[in-house]
Amino acid sequence: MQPKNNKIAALLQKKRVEQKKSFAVLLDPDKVDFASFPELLEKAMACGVDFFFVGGSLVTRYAIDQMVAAIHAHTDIPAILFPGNSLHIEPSADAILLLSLISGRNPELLIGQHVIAAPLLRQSKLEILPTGYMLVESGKLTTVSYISGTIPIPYDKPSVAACTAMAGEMLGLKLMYLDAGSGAQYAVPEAIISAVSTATDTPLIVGGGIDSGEKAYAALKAGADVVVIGNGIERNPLLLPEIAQCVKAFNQKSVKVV
Ligand code: 1GP
Repeated sequence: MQPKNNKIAALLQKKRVEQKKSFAVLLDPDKVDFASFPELLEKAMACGVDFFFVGGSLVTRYAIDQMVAAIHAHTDIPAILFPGNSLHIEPSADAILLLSLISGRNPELLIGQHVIAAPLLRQSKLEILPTGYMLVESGKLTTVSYISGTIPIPYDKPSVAACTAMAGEMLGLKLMYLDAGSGAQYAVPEAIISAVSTATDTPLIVGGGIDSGEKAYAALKAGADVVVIGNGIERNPLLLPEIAQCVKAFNQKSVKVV
């Protein structure tokens, strides 16, 4: 068995203990414009983006390898796979969010795809990040909910989210990801973020529908350790420095508090 490095998981755990927040940019292969991609990557570097998530629940353009190569050529930011299924595994990336969709009851996405992927993942050098993936109701049917065939956690049920995350942590999952879905009408409610953050010790990733500094700040304040922004940046390039600034401000503030 190849030894796997534990760099990203250890960094996230350390940052959680120190109350330091991170900024992840979601890069969807279907939406990336390769002509301007290097420019976006360099801008992300300059802004201090911590991670790139690469993928999505539905990918129609198989360009993940090209994207990872460009990320490595232009930045030293880790490229972390965010796969919709086992077809989205790209061994040249740095790590993979091995998502178990614990808010749903679709066995394929709880364990089925993982069984198919296991031998390939074992051979690869990818850091494996076992992640409890939880979809949260967001005002309209999202692609991820439709494609996964699962019902999201109701937006007004923080206790359901907390119990789901607790069970995931007890099963050994190392990260939790609350997702309202890409382009969600409403971001994950603060009460849900706070309930999950309080109920578990695992670093908490929150994304879906965060399209302003205020929404990012609210998610961080409620207990998110990592905020993920995808769609918003595609629509408004100024959002990248805005969110980066918001995460920086939050981290500076937590230094003063300590
Ligand atoms: C979706 O959490 C990500 O899975 C990011 O969502 O594209 O809405 O920012 P957005």
